[in-house]
Amino acid sequence: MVRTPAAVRDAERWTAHNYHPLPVVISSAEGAWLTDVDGRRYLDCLAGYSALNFGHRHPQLIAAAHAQLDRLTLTSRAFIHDQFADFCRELAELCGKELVLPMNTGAEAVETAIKVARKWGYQVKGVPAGQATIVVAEGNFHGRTTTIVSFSTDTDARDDFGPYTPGFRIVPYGDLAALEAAIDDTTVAVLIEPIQGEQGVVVPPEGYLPGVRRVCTERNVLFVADEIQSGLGRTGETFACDHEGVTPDMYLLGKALGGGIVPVSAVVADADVLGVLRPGQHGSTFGGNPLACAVATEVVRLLATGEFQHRSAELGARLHESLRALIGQGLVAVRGRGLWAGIDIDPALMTGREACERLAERGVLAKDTHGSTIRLAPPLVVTAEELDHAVAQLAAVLAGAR
Ligand code: IF1
Repeated sequence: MVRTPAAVRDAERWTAHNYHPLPVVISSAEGAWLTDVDGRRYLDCLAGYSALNFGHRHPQLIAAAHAQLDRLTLTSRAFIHDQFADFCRELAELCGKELVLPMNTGAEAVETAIKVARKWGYQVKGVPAGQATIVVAEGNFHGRTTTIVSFSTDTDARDDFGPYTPGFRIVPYGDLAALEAAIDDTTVAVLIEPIQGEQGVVVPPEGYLPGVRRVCTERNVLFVADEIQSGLGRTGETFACDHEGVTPDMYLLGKALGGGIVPVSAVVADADVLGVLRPGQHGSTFGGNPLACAVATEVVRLLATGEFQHRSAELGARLHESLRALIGQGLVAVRGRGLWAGIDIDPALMTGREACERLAERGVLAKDTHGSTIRLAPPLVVTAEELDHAVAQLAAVLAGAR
């Protein structure tokens, strides 16, 4: 096992234990590679849970951050700043939508969407006051606030955080009939991940997303796509919804939107949705700040070329082919799209955590989701050779356990 440096013990001493990190202390990083305090190098196959799609310290993103740091970092939304319009316009254009509401974390974007959908329901759809319902999916992960965990089906994320926020209906993910049956005149939105990340990179059945789109249109319900982890190139398209040609009413974005440098999230929608908000009804101290906008504008420009989406699609096909070859060699299932894979290890061999510890010893960092499932999500700058190396280390870990 990786030696447990004093820094690990110090971290454990001075922090709440809401995480169980691998005993690895990172001190620098570049591209797809991390270096620990002892100079050991690791290939990053987590990428900050897809917040590092463009790799560690992408030169164009770092340059944008440095330039803005030397000019202006924060104004609050009480004033306008010279980075704001470009960010909102270019992100809206990337999404094919009219308006952007910038926030900071993914959970804030999700909370914003819940508030906007409810207000839209009362003011536009005519839902009776206080009765709005939102349909969500079993196995969802949308963040850690008390309202969001109110509709979580993960006991670790939800237990002992009540009393819970009402107004959510939970249906099986991928089951269109169940989703349609949960909609009635109080329903203002369907909130789903187009691919469920924390549940183990679960891709819904072909036709599910178009079905959700159709049902939401027919029933005058907002389709809210949480693309915080699945979006911005991760799956081989700009958005995971793109794989089936589906356009949601609200895109929820975060993680990689901040380039792995600053927290940036956003709700992107048309004026008939975001227009329900008036001054004073929603906001954030740091939302849309100059530093965030400068970095996120550069992120949008990186995506506008299509290069990262193409890399994710091409290299993702190679990754999934090599992972599928390990089924029966210690793997029991492989899921995902693009450079995003959920792999189920034979539980008789080891847990996901044990596999990640052994991978760390071999210079590959990854994170288990639940049980014996590991999510693989390298930065989209990874090379074919690096992917082959990571899969070879996984194969060796599995072989060593058989
Ligand atoms: C943790 C999980 C992943 C997300 C989706 C919203 C958010 C997330 C689809 C909220 C955040 C993060 C949170 C982080 C670990 C990571 C995670 F394991 F928690 F579930 F990626 F799968 N929608 N996911 O994936 O965004 O507020 O964090 O910026 O809480 O441990 P956030």
